[in-house]
Amino acid sequence: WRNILRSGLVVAALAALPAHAAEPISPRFSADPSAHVFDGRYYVYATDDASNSGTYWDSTTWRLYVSKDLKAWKDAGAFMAVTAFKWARPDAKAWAPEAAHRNGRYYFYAPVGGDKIGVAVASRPEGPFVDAIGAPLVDKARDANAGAEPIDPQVLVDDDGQAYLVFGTRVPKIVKLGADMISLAGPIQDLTITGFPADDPKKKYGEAPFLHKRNGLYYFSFSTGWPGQIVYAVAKSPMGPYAYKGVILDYLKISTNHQAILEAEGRSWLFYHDTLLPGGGDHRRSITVAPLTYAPDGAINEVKP
Ligand code: FUB
Repeated sequence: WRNILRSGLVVAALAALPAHAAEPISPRFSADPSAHVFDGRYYVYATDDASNSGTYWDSTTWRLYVSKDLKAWKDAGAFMAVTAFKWARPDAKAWAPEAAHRNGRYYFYAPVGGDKIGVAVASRPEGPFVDAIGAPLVDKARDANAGAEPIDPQVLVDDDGQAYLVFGTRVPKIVKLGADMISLAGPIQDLTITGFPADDPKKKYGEAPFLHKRNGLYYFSFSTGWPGQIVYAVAKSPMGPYAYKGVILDYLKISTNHQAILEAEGRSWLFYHDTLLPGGGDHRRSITVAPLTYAPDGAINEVKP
């Protein structure tokens, strides 16, 4: 041992180990976390990779995980299916969902088939959710400027009560929601991001838009593409324009990257998906969580998984 230690091999090997390897919180394949605290419990709504073909993101259900402490997670199952929306094809793809709580009710925003976003409502966070309006909330075929792929919805309810819905691939979209949370209250607009580094053409908007607010500043995070980094930009107004700031999470060995940021009990958390479960891959993703911290000037420190 003394000789081995002297050679420095053990020290070098230990130094190469991560202090804490990422572990999945989802015991089944799941992706695209939408993380919330409702009534003192943590909820993660997710794309249900456990029921897809394994070769594409073709699941038609969404999955839910619940925790009291962010450590032990209960699989609450495939709690919602595209068939809850009568206007949807029963085989339509169920992708990255979002949930929100307001007016004593829970709202579930569901990208369906890659071209529509539905909204469902429930009296409890785990559902049952029912279609709130009997038609898509956003529809590529109906709505001007919905973009090529209205997917990945995410909602911020601002301090003044105004709610914003962001969504979309390649061009980020933003629209005000009505106070009822189930109607659009203005035109769908392109969200502008300025200041991408000129020396990195890969730094551009891809998908997974996420809007949060901290100390009066609006943070817009997103994936840069396929594969993508999670990066962010900031603005003084929710509608932007947003100024590029930096990387939150570097490329992972996976074709998609998708994050959610949650503030809870004075701490911030980054939820994202990776290939952590045995048999994992591009279409068999699993969700994990890491602490997210800020520099004194409000910049987000890069998360090292
Ligand atoms: O889960 C299907 C798609 O993969 C999501 O809509 C994207 O954000 C990417 O994670």
